[in-house]
Amino acid sequence: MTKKQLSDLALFGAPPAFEQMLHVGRPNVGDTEAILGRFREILERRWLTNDGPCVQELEREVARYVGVKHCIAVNNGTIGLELAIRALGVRGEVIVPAFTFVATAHAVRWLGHTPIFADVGAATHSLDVADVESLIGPATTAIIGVHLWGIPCDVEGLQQLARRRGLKLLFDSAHAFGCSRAGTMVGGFGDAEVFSFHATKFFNTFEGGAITTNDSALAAECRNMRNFGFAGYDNVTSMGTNAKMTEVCAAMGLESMRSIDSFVQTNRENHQRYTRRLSEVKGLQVLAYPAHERCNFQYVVVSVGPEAGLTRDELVKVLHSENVLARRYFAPGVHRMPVYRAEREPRPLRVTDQLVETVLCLPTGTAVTGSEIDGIGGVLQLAIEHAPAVREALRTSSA
Ligand code: T4K
Repeated sequence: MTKKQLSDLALFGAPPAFEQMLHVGRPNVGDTEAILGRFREILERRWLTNDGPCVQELEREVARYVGVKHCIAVNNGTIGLELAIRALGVRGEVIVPAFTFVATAHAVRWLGHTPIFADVGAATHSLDVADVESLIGPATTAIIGVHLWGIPCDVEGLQQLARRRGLKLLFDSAHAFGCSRAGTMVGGFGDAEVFSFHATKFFNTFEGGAITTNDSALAAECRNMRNFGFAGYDNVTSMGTNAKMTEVCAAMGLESMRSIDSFVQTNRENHQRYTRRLSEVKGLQVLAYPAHERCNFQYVVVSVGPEAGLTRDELVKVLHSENVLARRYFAPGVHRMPVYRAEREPRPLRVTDQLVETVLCLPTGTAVTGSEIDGIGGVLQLAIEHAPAVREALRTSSA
């Protein structure tokens, strides 16, 4: 698997470095027997969904783990955002980062409101508080910060700004389960936070998510909305939808909870190994997680600088040819996606526009081994050492 010379690259006719595809987002799975045991119990109990015992247990465990009063489990993170936005009474314009997964903005737009795209900081990849402030206008009612990659936003800066300008503050914490900011776990910041427990997240419930908050009235509202607005049999007290998590998903979550420390440990070791290996490669920089905080290390985010001699997109093509499905998360910036640019000409966002061209994500999690990480590092090194020839081969192969 070690590739030593140019002709060892798949681009030049050699077999791919890996027989099996290596994916970003390959799910972590806890103890299979224990998971199946829980599924059997669910089937025997014949309580499959609608606020069942596994959902309630998962909610208690998540609330305890992140240190909040309330957790409302939902069937995915996107609908969690929609419930929280609606329950907070958000209207008009909502400031969101452009450098995020499209769901952050879609949740706002799906409800008929207008996402206004702010830039992010170059070091943190999350909302630039000064840019957010410059975008606040008479129609603004809320800010949604995204703890991208699990690196928490400038929570204090956003909280102060939201308080000073009378805005609601929601966090899209899809990536940040198990992370802390200044020693406090993500989950209780702002008015509410929303996690995703999608299969591609290091902690998963197949599909799923959770709204967490210390606001009891808000929690009750979200809980009602999750189940069509029912507050008891035959009593519909608010507008609602179906955002319920199933028992099978919650059972998966309970077993993911049992394995969470080992998932984090694997992610940490992978992240360290990539950082060490890629420090030897010209032009590549692995984004560091904050020291002295709890981190889930679930993304290996690499910036490709000009010294690499190949662009990010060229390196992604090289990796794909070797069966490494590296991802261009999150390109293009949401502000430049056709669905949003059709509504409003995108404002240039200096940092976002640069990050979407230069950042790539590499496979990690329990499905990747140390020697595969070394192999991925070796492919990147070889390609970069022979950048002109690789560029030429890519040009002719796409012609
Ligand atoms: N906010 C943020 C910041 C988010 O990142 C997300 C979701 C949300 C909100 C919304 O949360 P959810 O509503 O999803 O709970 C994936 C996920 O579908 C999405 O949940 C996630 N962010 C996003 C970052 O990644 P895609 O379009 O990249 O998915 P896909 O199908 O290409 O899968 C990614 C890779 O994972 C593939 O290479 C294959 C691998 N994979 C995937 C699944 C589902 C597996 O190996 N096994 C699997 O079961 O969006």
